[in-house]
Amino acid sequence: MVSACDGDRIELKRPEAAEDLEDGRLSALDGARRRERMAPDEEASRRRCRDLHAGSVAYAARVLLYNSAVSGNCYKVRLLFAQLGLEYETEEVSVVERSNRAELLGELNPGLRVPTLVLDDGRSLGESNAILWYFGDGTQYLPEDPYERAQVLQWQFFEQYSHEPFIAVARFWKAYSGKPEEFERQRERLLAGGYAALDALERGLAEREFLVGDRYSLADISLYAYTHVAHEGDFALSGYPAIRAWLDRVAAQPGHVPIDA
Ligand SMILES: N[C@@H](CCC(=O)N[C@@H](CS)C(=O)NCC(=O)O)C(=O)O
Repeated sequence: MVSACDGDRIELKRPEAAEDLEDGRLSALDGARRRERMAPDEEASRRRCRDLHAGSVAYAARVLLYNSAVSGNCYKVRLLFAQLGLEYETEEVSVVERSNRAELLGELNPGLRVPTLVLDDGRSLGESNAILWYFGDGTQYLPEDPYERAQVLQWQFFEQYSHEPFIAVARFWKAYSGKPEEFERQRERLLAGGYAALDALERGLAEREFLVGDRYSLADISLYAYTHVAHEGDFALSGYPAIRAWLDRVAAQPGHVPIDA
């Protein structure tokens, strides 16, 4: 499978922080300040999760993200980091020119894909949704209720199996690969699969503001990433009113950053 990535530069990224942060920055080490912006129930959740995994978020003050600026999978991570106010560095990886992939990521991610993350203690983590869970657990972006947590996973597995393989891949071939003829060759299959995923998403959002419970969560981040740029893969969202309204709600969340920020 191929996905949408591009570029070869190295940059230092300091994300815009959530709007309620005094100095526009929040270190993950700064748990006290992080708790300040949580509602009381979120504070309890944060404490419980920190106890559970001994501050797993807390030591990741400065992490390195192997990133692609155009990748929706990488954007999921950048979006959550922006909303958490986490500082991090990025190393840009080309997914069109892939000859150095084993050399670059071989020790870090058996999948040899981006996003790949290196924590400040040297441990690494791959898979966009796994990274979201690692940093999102114990924050307001992941519910505490076991059923709702399972629903977040339900949407994230759906995204990886039924949504991203069509919508992200169509977008990649059409807009970023330099081989649009490959999009044309696969067009029928990719559009059929992508529209089936959009139909499912529309059903899931009927009479709901967000995918899980009544609030924005990691599930929304995961599904937003490629849905909001689906037009680049030739998908039209005109027949999906619930999706379009939800995209607007997600984009209006505090600390939101666009994919090209
Ligand atoms: N399941 C993975 C997919 C990762 C993925 O497909 N990454 C693409 C960029 S979006 C990639 O690294 N493509 C380049 C390559 O396969 O070498 C995730 O969610 O992180």
